[in-house]
Amino acid sequence: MDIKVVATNPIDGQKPGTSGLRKKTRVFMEPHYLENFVQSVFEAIGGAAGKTFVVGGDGRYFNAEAIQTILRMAAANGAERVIAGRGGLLSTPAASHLIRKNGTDGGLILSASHNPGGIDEDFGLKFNIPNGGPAPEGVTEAIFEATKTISQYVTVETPDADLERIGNQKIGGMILTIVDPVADYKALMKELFDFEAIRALIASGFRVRFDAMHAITGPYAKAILEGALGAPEGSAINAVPSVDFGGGHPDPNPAWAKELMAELMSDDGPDFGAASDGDGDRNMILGRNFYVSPSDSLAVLTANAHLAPGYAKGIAGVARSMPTSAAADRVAADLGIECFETPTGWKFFGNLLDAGRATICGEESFGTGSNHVREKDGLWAVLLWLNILASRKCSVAELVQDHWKKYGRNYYSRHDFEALPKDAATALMDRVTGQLSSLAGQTVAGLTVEAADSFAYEDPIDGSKSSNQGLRIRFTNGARAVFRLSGTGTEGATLRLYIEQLETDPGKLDQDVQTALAPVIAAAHEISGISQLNRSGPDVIT
Ligand code: VG1
Ligand code: CO
Repeated sequence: MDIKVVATNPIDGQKPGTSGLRKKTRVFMEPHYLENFVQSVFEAIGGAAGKTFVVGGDGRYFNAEAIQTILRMAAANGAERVIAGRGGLLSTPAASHLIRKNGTDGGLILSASHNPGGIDEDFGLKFNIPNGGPAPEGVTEAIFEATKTISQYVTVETPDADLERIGNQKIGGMILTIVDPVADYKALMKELFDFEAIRALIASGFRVRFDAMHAITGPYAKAILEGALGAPEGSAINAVPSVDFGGGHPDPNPAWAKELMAELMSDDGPDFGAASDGDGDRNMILGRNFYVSPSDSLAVLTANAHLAPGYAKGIAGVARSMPTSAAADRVAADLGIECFETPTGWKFFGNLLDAGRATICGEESFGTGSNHVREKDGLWAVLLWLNILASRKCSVAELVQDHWKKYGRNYYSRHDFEALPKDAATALMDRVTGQLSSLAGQTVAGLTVEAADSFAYEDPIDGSKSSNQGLRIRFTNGARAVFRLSGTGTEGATLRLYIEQLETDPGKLDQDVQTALAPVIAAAHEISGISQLNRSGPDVIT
């Protein structure tokens, strides 16, 4: 094997964000950009020699080329084996499962998730550790440090590997094993859920529509929903992955999954609707004429998970990211299980899952998952919902409304202000930060502030600390507003305002969400001086 040593220089800004390194595709395609980052990953984990990795991505533009580069570099760095999905495809949860199942040393996942794909859109790469989860901050910091001092990387000169051929081939001294991207994942889902009950529900006429948004979950949904569960052909729509996701945002929310929303928000729509994102780790759940907020979804799944065979023994605990509503907290209190509040990003759930303290985790950003892998998992959430509905024999709306009656309803919304000038976004965060110590006791827009702080987290398992994870303002009426800057964008800055208000009055559970939250929104706007952004309103409301 001829190893080629290539001289290079550090490239600025290769700092992983909430979920890996995300940049414009053209940036990733610049000479040495991808190579520098990949070599830095190997350096940060003590080298690749003798190790086994999983490699796969969501199929977006540059996925296949980037995989060939990674394979050559893994071979040159002495890796023993790489397991890759056929065609270079793997959903993020399927990659997490393969990392765990094969006892590998980690994996490289190519995706910018819900961000659009294409030569003028976004690309991303992240490293997952041997537990199958996203690298924790200690590791991402080591990777970033390595990118700052890199002077060379190694590769081999070989023809492209055949990514379509299932089985083993050699790249230099390394074995490349190409696997069916769906098979192992499907087997795992069969272990967790009562496929017979879901099959019977669908056979009884319960109509399911799943929107893969031209992204990675198409083949998974076809094989599982239509194949194993008997949903009629065409139940999975937009199910052929394309490099630019059909020109859309593969982001499963009401703003981007318009086609699905239109179909479900009608009296003769399907009984159940769902969508997933670019890399298959997010989910949106809909019923006929009914939208389930992701925070509610987490709470409903926590309350009902025991109805699925994989969770029949009950769950040990639930974890949610800080901006996610507190709906799950009250379920945890009712069940007498632990409840954790973590910073945004799935990497913070890893230790809790490994330690068996949390079984189910979720984020307000359409992410839910469990200890079956170490990533959030879109299709898993869909199947757990279907399993619960099959068992409870009710509609999506009935299930959620019953839930509200029992626990109250956390009215919840997220307002995103995208592609802001960085200094304007920072100035807003600074303005709020400047008031944190004096807000308590003040009345703003008719609401009195109870407490305000900048969220900091200490991992209960390994004691690692993370600060500046979002600005929280709690009001005396139980409402809450949170300000955070996104760590996944590739253009300017994105401000996220998260608003929440608990309602326990049984007569007030059916209000319009934005109307119910209007007083808190007004207070949050006043405190932050949001009008100085000169935006007429949020770009996306979820
Ligand atoms: C967003 C979400 C966060 C999620 C992250 C990765 O991050 O808010 O909850 O974990 O995306 O999701 P941010 O920093 O932009 O708010 V995925 O599906 O894009 O990997
Ligand atoms: Co994603």
